[in-house]
Amino acid sequence: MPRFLFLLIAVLLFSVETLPAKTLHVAQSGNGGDGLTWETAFPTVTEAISNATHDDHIWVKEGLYIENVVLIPGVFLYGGFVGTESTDEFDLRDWKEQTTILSGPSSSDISPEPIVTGADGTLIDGFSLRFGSRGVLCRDASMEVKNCYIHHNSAGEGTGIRCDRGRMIVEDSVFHRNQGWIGVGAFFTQGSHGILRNCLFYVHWTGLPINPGGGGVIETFGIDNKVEVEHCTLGYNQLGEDYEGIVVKGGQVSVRNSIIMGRNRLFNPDLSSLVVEYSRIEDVSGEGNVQSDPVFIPGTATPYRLQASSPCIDAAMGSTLTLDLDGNPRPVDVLGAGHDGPGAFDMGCYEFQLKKADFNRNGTVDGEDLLFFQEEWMREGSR
Ligand SMILES: [Ca+2]
Ligand SMILES: [Ca+2]
Repeated sequence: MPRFLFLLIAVLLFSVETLPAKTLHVAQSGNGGDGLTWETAFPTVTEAISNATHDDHIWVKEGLYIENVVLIPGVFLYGGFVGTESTDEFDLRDWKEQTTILSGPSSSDISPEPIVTGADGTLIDGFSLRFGSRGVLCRDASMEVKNCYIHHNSAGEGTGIRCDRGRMIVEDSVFHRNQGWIGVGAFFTQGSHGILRNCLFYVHWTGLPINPGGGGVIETFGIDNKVEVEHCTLGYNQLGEDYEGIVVKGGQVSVRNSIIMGRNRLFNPDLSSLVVEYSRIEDVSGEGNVQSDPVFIPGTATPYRLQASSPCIDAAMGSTLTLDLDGNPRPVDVLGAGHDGPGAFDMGCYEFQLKKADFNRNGTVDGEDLLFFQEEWMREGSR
């Protein structure tokens, strides 16, 4: 090959590889132009993806998008925008305030397809995923899900997130009211590596309560599963006569710093294991585990947050997670509860937070705090 031609090809290849990633916008009010601004935004996520390449970011304005999204490798999909943010104002988005919903047609017309079909090297962050056969289906790929509310999906099993022969990391997400006809498996893996951190699961059920081994909220199937659960809460779930927590039908599930309500089950013990430590669980023994009532705050406004008397406070082992599912800091040390010191992490997805007037850090605001305050006041005043 002539030298100049070789150089030309090399330059062209270099140019292609160094194309800067773009930020594409999605808004129902967009004019469907090039997607590079909110004004020229694509009206659907699907159109943005068809114009995206590897490493591109897609920002989606708050609102309801009735579509089934099929990701392509290497794209990052973010929800929670007002629709005025400039490309250097990512931190202004608020996925809890600006709800961005990817949805099937309706609660009575569930899509037979997954709401999101994953692809390798993708991230989906800041969405409500509902009314599909699954919230996310990931096959033969490695991907991440963060800050998502995955609810009211319905399938045979693997109703919230299902991962086959891949790797799935889920952080800071809530699974709620996903229904399975055979089992549930709100988080379901088959031959996969799953990692769950700061996640809440509550109120799931099966359509067939007589089905034996109807499945857990977290469920593995087949060999070569490795699922790591850290700082998660499996709340009250109704699975008919069957199992309500973790069901291992192959591979290993390891749990730490979590709260597991309901029963758990191993199938094929020669091929399955469930290792639980520093967690609230009734039927699995392990280092640091407790069986007693976790003492949740009653009512539905703040389900699964801990009361000051909870045995789960400061009872977990060390962790690298510095925020809880609410985005509050962890660990918070309640003096006299669990262990005291810098590693006072709580079990579960929510860290018990001290009130500002809890001067003696015992978890309650009472007369002792007033005395504490008065003593400090006098000491300060006498200087
Ligand atoms: Ca704590
Ligand atoms: Ca403590």
